[in-house]
Amino acid sequence: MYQDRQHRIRLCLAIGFFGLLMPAACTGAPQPKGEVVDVTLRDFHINTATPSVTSGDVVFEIHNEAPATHEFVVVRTDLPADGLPLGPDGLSVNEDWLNGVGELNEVDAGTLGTLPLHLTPGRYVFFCNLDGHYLGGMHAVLEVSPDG
Ligand SMILES: [Cu+2]
Repeated sequence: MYQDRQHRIRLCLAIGFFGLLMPAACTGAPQPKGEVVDVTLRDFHINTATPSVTSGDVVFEIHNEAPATHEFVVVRTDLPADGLPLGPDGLSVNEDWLNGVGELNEVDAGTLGTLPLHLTPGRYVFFCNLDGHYLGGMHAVLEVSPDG
């Protein structure tokens, strides 16, 4: 491992020397690959400029433009975006009854959250599941079509 790291550092220095940019290789944090789904969170609304994508690797880029922290949950469902089952509290969606495919627990106010997922063809709904936020309108649909 040590030698491997040394090798990588030397490689990065060499690449830097020749003026080429390989940030992923040099930081050790590879950028997630996939079709970008651009999402904007506001109080209390979710907008997406990308309502449909092709199946495969997808990267949700979630811009929280609200003054509050929000959550981002993705489920695969044919239910209407505003018709998901609620939990006993009546304030949030019962995620146990749904086919969850990924989530970010917290996207802080004014920050960008990134969620890479591998999506099969189908219909997905994403929403914020903090108390009352889903009911307030924080949900949207994503259609994923088969490749080719
Ligand atoms: Cu929220």
